[in-house]
Amino acid sequence: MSDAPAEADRRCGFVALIGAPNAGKSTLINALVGSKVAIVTPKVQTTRTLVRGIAMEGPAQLVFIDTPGIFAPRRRLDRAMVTTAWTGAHDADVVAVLIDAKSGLDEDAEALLKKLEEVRQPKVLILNKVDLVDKVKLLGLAQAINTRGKFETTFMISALGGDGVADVRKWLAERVPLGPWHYPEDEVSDAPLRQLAAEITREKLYLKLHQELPYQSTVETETWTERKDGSVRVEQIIYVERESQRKIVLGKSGQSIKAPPSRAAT
Ligand SMILES: Nc1nc2c(ncn2[C@@H]2O[C@H](COP(=O)(O)OP(=O)(O)OP(=O)(O)O)[C@@H](O)[C@H]2O)c(=O)[nH]1
Ligand SMILES: [Mg+2]
Repeated sequence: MSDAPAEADRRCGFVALIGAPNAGKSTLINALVGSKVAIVTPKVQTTRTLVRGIAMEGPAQLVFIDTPGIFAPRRRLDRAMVTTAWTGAHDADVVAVLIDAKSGLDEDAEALLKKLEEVRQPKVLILNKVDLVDKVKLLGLAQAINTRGKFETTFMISALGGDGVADVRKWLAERVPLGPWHYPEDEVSDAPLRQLAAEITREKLYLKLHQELPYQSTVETETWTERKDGSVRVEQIIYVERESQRKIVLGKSGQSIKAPPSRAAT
């Protein structure tokens, strides 16, 4: 490729997206990458582990790290997830702090900003869901948050609609350090396909079963067989905690379980 950036001009950096549960971190990583690398649901605590998504912007490779939502944890699993999220932040070159503009400075956001004081990395503030809030409230919120923490800049975006997402990507591309790319330039995720497939099934289960399904349920891809016609046969196991939950997942005569795979390709 003749227009490939010279090695010396290349940049590469890790950008952690942190925020309260449901702030829109996973929606944003998908928008930044331009491909679905993380699952999204209206439920809190959808993301459980660090999920990487890779985007190219000019001579820069941006490795985004989606993290579990940060909140005051009570149970052990919750604590582990929150710890994981902070690890993602501490390991990044830049930390993007996502605040749901609709919820504003609620308890979760306040606690997050307090704990953020311990993070030494450069920080950028992203107010998300601007489609749900009027401009005056938005400006007030941006001001209030900027008095609580030191942010290099503030973006106001709609991760869902795409407003402002390209500006975020451009700014980050100039902010990350010079250095070689970590991944091939056409790669959008470092997760194996079988893992992505398991996550997609979990997303469909969540969307379908709403409150009935406890988030402790997990999905594992057991076999992945590529067939001659180019299609793939995927066998997965859904783990639940109790017999009653198994019935919910399966549905009446297996009705529920039949639905997710047919939509898993989206
Ligand atoms: N109106 C609106 N909704 C949004 C926007 N961004 C995300 N959402 C919605 O907010 C909900 C949560 O989005 P996620 O991307 O799963 O949020 P998250 O921060 O990754 O959540 P956890 O993984 O649970 O911490 C979903 O229903 C999204 O569609 C936005 O810009 N505008
Ligand atoms: Mg998420």
